[in-house]
Amino acid sequence: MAGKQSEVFLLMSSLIEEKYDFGVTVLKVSRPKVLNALNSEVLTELRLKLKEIAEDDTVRALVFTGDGEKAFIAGADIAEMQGKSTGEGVSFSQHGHEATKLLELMPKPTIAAVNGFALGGGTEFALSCDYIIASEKAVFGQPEVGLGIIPGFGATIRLAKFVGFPMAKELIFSGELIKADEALRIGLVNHVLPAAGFLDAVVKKAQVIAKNSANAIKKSKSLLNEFSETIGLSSKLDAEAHEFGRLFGSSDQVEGMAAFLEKRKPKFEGL
Ligand code: CO8
Repeated sequence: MAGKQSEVFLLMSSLIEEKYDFGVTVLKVSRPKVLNALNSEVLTELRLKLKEIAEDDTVRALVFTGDGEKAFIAGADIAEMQGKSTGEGVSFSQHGHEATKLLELMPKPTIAAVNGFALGGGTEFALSCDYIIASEKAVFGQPEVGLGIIPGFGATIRLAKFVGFPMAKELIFSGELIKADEALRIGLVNHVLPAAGFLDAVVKKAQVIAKNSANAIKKSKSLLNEFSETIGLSSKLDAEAHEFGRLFGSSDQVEGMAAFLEKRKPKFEGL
């Protein structure tokens, strides 16, 4: 066992934090009724909690995951997004970007432990961590074009860094879902581990890191981020948020989200 130190406790309504030996913290998104989909409220909670973790010197490594066995995060909350205007779409995307930036720029290592569905915003939150470890049950994808929208939580910037431009384009244009073995083949994830004991195994990997010099890791992360063009990140994310927002109110966005919520196939006009 990886040595859980404290009881699981609910921080606020949708986050669970667990503390393990050697300064490893596990943060879980927990909205089981909607497969941990992200609404505005949980994004606010995440921003507050991630900021706190970033500033807490007792936390040496963060494992970010979803609660339960079925989902990591099944995307942004489609029911909340459905009726948004352009301006509201931009704001929602920017809200998510602030949370993903806290993960990407956190001065300590962050590992996404993807235990199930990581779709749309789910894959995008995983991409904001330093790297991804998948359970054999993980499923990834950017299905936004099937909802009449584009990725809005950073995949247009970050996905290609993991899988290269041609594969990023294929995943975003096709909206196809891929399983863990394919995610490993294309370089989206570093490891695929058995579903049984998955979180414990990821925590053990985080503990290996946590025993090293926190200061040296902080400096190497900062250089790796800088050299991989994290500079300019905010303006790129802003451009994505505005393009994302412009699609709200389009006939394809209205049709795509209505079709999902009504459990039918969308009929797109291409507008
Ligand atoms: N939002 C809201 N509700 C959801 C979501 C979601 N993303 N995903 C699942 N749910 C709900 C379902 O509606 C269902 O609710 P109910 O029980 O009331 O009918 C419940 O969760 C269980 O889901 P399913 O019955 O669909 O479970 P299945 O096992 O049949 O299917 C899937 C699982 C394949 C994961 C399926 O739920 C699915 O396709 N979900 C949507 C995935 C998706 O399209 N995600 C991308 C969303 S768009 C996005 O993330 C954009 C990110 C950027 C946003 C930028 C800001 C605006």
